[in-house]
Amino acid sequence: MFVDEAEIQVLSGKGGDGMVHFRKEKFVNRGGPDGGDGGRGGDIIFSVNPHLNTLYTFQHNRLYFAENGKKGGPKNQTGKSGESLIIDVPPGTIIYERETERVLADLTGEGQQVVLCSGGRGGRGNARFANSRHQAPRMAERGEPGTELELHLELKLIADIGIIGMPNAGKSSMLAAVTNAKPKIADYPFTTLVPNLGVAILSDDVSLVLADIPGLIEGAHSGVGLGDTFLKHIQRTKVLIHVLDGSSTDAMADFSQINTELSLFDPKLGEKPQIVVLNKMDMPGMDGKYKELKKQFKKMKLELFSCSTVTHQNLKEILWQAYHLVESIPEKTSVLEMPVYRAEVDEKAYTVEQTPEGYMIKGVAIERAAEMTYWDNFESIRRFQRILQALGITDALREIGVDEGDVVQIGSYELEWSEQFDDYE
Ligand SMILES: Nc1nc2c(ncn2[C@@H]2O[C@H](COP(=O)(O)OP(=O)(O)O)[C@@H](O)[C@H]2O)c(=O)[nH]1
Ligand SMILES: [Mg+2]
Repeated sequence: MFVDEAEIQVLSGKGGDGMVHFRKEKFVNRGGPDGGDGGRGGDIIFSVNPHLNTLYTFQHNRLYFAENGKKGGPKNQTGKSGESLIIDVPPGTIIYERETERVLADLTGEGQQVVLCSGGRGGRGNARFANSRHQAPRMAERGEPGTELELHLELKLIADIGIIGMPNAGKSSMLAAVTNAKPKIADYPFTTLVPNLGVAILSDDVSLVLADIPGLIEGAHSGVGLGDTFLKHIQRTKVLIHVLDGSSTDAMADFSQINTELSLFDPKLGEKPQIVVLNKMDMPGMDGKYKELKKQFKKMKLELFSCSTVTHQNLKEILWQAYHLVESIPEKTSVLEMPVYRAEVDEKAYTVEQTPEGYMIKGVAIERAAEMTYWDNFESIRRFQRILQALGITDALREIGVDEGDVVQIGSYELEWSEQFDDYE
């Protein structure tokens, strides 16, 4: 069974808080500021693990978070960074933002990684706020919050190998014989045009995803349109196993007919490497037939293999052959760079709303600034006020008539409006 969808929630780590601290020196009443920065929060990273082929684990575990950064320490010690969380997914996983269904990442290749939410930045310690005017700042910054994302994962199992051939050649039987899939055998004509997929385990660390491709000929003949999923599946395969029906009176004619239709359907498909196999070797008189055909194929510089999906004769060998062929084809995706996903929002944008209690301000940058403020520290609050001013929120509030003592809510913080800018120090 292939579970191919899941919904999960991920949260990157919060940055560690910056520290307010002053050097303790002998005979000095109060030394200089030496509060260190907080550590970075851990990232949420998705990474392709070629040994996985289902999203099964995500059905049980829906919540994923990276570690928070640690607090800064005295003596300018930066807090430890939070560990990033690496989430392994099978190749072919597409990650969508749940609400918008926007594709954030399409993870196809082995070793491909993407940072979906970066960890929060560590808050700066008070040592960073010292300058010639303020030599003993009592302010620091709290760590930047982590980012939360609701995701929808979808697995499009990518077949390495497509099994093609005439109706009745034994494509479905081959898939059933070598993989965990349970395709309908002899379901001819055409019940479905969706390819059946299965995973063949060749050894502890070698597995292949095979697709039995029923629709190509059957569908084309019956005039049924081939769906997008179907197309994608064969186009993404690297190698084709071309199954010839041993009971056919003219296997050579079948072979060229399929290839002609393949190329008509999509020229690129016609160029994919093929392993040609004569099936149903368990039937009487097959040895002579095979010898004769093998000769004809040799003239075309092609090797003809033989097998039986009933006795399983040669199936393993054919799969290994296919595997080596797949391995000889280079991966298209680069594994070197790791893209970082950035939300496409205007961080500085904000909204001001009047509420029964007062005013409500929403916006990414301003809410983050509020999270990063130490509210029990006057200097931190002053800094927050400057951010309000810089973003234009102060003016906007004055324009709609904010008054002394009004409640202004920003994110989860309730503040009281005051025009009294007492000068400190
Ligand atoms: N004797 C024999 N019959 C087979 C073999 N492989 C498939 N068949 C039979 O051939 C028919 C068509 O098989 P199927 O797998 O449905 O073919 P498909 O149309 O290519 O998917 C079925 O009746 C199978 O039982 C084989 O190796 N030996
Ligand atoms: Mg079939």
